[in-house]
Parts: sequence; structure tokens; C-alpha cells
Amino acid sequence: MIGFLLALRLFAQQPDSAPGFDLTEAMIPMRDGVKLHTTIFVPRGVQAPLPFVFMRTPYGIAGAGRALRGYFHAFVTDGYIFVFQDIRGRYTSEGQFVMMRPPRPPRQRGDSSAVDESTDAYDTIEWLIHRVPNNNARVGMLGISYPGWLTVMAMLDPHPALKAASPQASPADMFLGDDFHHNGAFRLSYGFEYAAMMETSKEQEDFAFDRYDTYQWYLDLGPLSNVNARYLHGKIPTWNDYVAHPNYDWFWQKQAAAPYLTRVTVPTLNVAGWWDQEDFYGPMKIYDLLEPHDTGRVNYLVVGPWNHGGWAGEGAKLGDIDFGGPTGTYFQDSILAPWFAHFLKDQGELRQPEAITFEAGSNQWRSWDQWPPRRRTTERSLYFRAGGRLSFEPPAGNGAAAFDSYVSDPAHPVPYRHRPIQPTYSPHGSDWYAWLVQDQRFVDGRADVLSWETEPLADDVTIAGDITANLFVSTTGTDGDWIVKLIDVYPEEYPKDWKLAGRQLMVANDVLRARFRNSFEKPEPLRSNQVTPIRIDLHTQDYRFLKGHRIMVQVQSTWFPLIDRNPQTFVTNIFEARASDYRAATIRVYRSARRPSSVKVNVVRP
Ligand code: PG9
Repeated sequence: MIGFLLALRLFAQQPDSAPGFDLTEAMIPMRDGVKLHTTIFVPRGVQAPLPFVFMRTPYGIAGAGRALRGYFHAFVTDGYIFVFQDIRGRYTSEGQFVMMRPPRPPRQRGDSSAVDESTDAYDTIEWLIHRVPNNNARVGMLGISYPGWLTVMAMLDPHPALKAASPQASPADMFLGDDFHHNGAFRLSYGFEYAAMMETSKEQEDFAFDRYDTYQWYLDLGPLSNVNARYLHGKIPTWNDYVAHPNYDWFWQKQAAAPYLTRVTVPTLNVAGWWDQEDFYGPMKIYDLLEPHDTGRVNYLVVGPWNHGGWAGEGAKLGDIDFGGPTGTYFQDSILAPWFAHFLKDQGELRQPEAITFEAGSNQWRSWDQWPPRRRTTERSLYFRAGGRLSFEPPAGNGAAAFDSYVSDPAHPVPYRHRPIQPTYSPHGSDWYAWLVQDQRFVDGRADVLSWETEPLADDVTIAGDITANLFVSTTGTDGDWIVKLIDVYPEEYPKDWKLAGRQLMVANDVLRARFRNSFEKPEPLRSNQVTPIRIDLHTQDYRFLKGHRIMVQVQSTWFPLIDRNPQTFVTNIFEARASDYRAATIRVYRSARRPSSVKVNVVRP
């Protein structure tokens, strides 16, 4: 939540206005009688009927006028009626908020008391096209993150006037890859702080930490059962749901996008950021789910060098990394606004390729006729070798037993970002927004982080498409987490920007909670000391490792407090583990000819 969304959070209490617009507020009735607070900005002095740009949000709409001067500026120039709405149970809308309210089952379709975010979008559009004068009966929806997911919900059973939708950084599955879990590993700091922020009251209320460095706070917390015992007292429904659903059961499955995205109902512009610290899995998954149904070729993908919502800002830099130009502004003016104008105003020929991605490293936009671009790439693996070397050559002839090893101790977990780890959305500033591009040298010298790296590259290596870690591991425990990071190591001499000399920039990463290695529904213990193959999806990238740089892979078993500590002893429900269940374990990562741990990438053919 940055840029536009952050602006909405920060300015939610200030009175709204936008020069050149007439602002109307309405309480729009839904089919079950609940009324939703909505603001409508109509441009003054326009004669021609205009389309709507419509955004729904749980974060408050009092600051929306500011967005018209920021993220929406290109739309303002083109001429639209803008509509912003508080969803059920948030701010001054009536009804009850349900976190990521699952779509109603098909058998309830005709029942007017059965509501969901899709029916609320539908009922609002119906009201708008009949009540707001001088509209052209076409609506475009967009939003970032939660508002992006609300856009996806509106696409499920869309009002016929919904003619274009751009879900941006929308989550798709809260157990497999977005805000609350990754591959079943619980995203402790985000999951805890977001649930408390959203469900303590109808507005946003940050949890009051009594420590600036939350790494220490979460460590002092001890087992997760202390969250309710000491702080939340059973009052935060989303926290209670985490505890009640530790596996990928019906609760997560019925909330996930996969069962519902079985047709392309409107032209769709999917937007994602390579360094999105919240929802990267979601937008890529939504694009993938829609793609097989896209007979009309109207399902598009844009991925840029952005953090969560970074495309709403200038996007010239992320942390210390410079992308050579304002990629966010380029997206707003040259991709987003023309795309909507085409579908909502019949303006302009559409020159949008199937997928457009920003290739960081070389800092250029690339167009593709498919994503991932399988016809343009060759699969290759980067193998872990002796002496901390990483190589495209597999290990040979060093027996079955070659391995590297570390002790993972839940009492001393590896921090996931530079300390102090401020609260996620701290009003006093937080490194959360750009932690994915922080220099990974901060874990140098930790005995519980293993690294392998190539020689300096003789030529550029460009990867585009999926990245997968295939590890052979063992542990003295009966459960464990494995975190894998793919890293670009800058040269030690970097006169272009000396701050980046030797920089270790993460290009891809993720975690697997190994109890879920065979099934997310049915966790299984690991057999102590037995070599086990595990596969970790590191998602997808378009990145150029430049000549003279090195490629590095790091492996570790804690990433705290982003991910809660795995007790490393198998228990039925980690949310109910006792302090005594948390034990140090000795981990081995094998790198022999028979057990060649590696990371698979797709290299672009010249
Ligand atoms: N990442 C946020 C979120 C989306 C959906 C559910 C929970 C959290 C957001 O930025 O909206």
C-alpha cells in the first residue's frame, strides 16, 4: 500500500475536493438494503456523455480528490466521471466488513439477500448509469491490491456496462502466495499487523507496538498462541481464521481466485511489480488463470520494476536502484490511459502487446506475444557446487554425500530486512516498501545462511519466465522452512554509482514450509536426517544480469518476522505450538551428482 493507497490512508480524514469537478456524495442502496458511501466527481462544463472510472476500497475515500491530481491525472485529461466507494462495513458505509469476502455460491445467485463484492459492484454500476446525468453507460474499474481484488470480484458476474477492468497487484490466493501466507508459511508481521489494522475498528488503526524494532517484539512474543492471550483476545476475526485454518482447507480455497476465474468477461489489463512486497503471486496468477479462456485476446499483462503500487508514482527508482527513467509515469500515460480510452471512449487504435515487461538490468521495456515467453527461452539450471560456487555445469563424481550445512535456531532467526524493522506501515517511516531491493550483504557472516555464486559473467545473461528452486535437503528436525533467494551481485568496482559497488540485489525469492511439500491440504512431517527433494516456486522475472556481475543463490531457514518461526518439530497446528516445540535443527543442502540442488531459470536466446 503505497502511493495512491497510502495517500488515501494518510489523507482519509481531510475534506475532499478537486478543482474543475462537481463532487456529490451518495449512499447507494444495494440489493439487501445496505447503503454504501460513494463520492462522484463530475467534470464541469463537458457536453459529451462520459464514461465512468470506478474504484472500490476498504481504505477510505476521503482523499480521492488528491488521486485525481496524482495517479489518475492522465484520465482527468481524457475526461471521465470518477466514482469512489467505501465497501461494506468500512468507514461510513453500512453493513459488515468481511476480509476478502468469498463470492456467493452459484445456488444463491437468485437470492437478493445473498451479497458479495461482485453484487455490490453490480448494484452500484446499475445505480450510476441511471442516476448520474450525461454518462455514456460504460464503466471501467481499476484498483491496486485490495481495490484490485475488488475489481476482480466485479469481473466475475459483471454488469453489462462494465467494459474494461484493470486489477493491479490483486491477491489471488492468501494461502499460496499473497499477503497472509506464501506456500503455507505464515507471513507473521504482515498477517498480524494488517488484521489488527483493519479489524480493530471501521477505520484504519495501527497496532501500538511498544518497541521500534519489531524484530525484537515478535521474538519476545514467543509462540503464536500468545497473540490472542496477550494482545488480540479473540477479537480480531482474521487472526482467529489464521489459527482455525492452518492448512489449505475450504476456507482458503473458497476465497482464492482460481475456482472463479473460468472465463474472460471483460477486457482485462493485469498489472504487477517485480519487487512487490505484498502481492506479486496474485496478479501473475490471475493473468495465467484467464489466459486459457482468452479467445478474444483481451487479457493483457504489464509488469514493471515496481514495489506494491509503485506504478502509481514516478517509478524512476526503487530504494537505491535506478531504472533510467520514470517507469510509473510512462505506464500511466502511455499504457493505462490509452487502454481505458480505447475500451470506454472508442479513442485510438490499441497498440497493446499481449505482455509488456520491464527488463531491469538493461532497463528497457520488452514486448512479448506470450508470457512466460517459452518460445524465446531455453531452460537452464544453476547448480550449487563445492566451495560456494554456482555454475551452469552440474556437479559430477563427488558421491552422494556432498553437502553444505547450517544450524537453524528459532531462538536466533535471520532477519528478513535490515534492522531496526519498523512496523509495516509505520507513520514515522518504514523500510517495508523497498525491503526486497535491500542489499543482502547484511546477512554475510551468518553461519545459518548459505551462499553460492558464479564467476563474474563473461557475457550478459537475460532471464525471462519461471524460476524454480529444486533442492535436496535434510534436517535433524521433523519440519522446516527453506527460503531461496536469487541475487544479482554487482561488481566491486562500480563507478556509475559507488553505493552499489558489490551490491547484492534480490531478483527472485520465496519460502516453502516443508510440511506442505507434497500437499497444502495435508501437511506431513519430514523424516529426520532423510534426504528429501523440495521444489520452491520463485515465480517469474524478466531480468538482465550484466557482464561482469555474478549470479548468487542464498538458502536459509528463517526469515523473521516476515515469516513466523517454524518450530522445526512437526506439530498439528503451528499457531498452537508450545515454546518447547521450537528447537534448533541441523540442515543440510546437498550438491552432489545424485542430489544436485539447483535453481532453474529460463535464459533468453540471443
Ligand atoms: N496488500 C494489501 C491487502 C490486499 C488484500 C488483502 C489484504 C491485504 C493491500 O495493499 O491492499
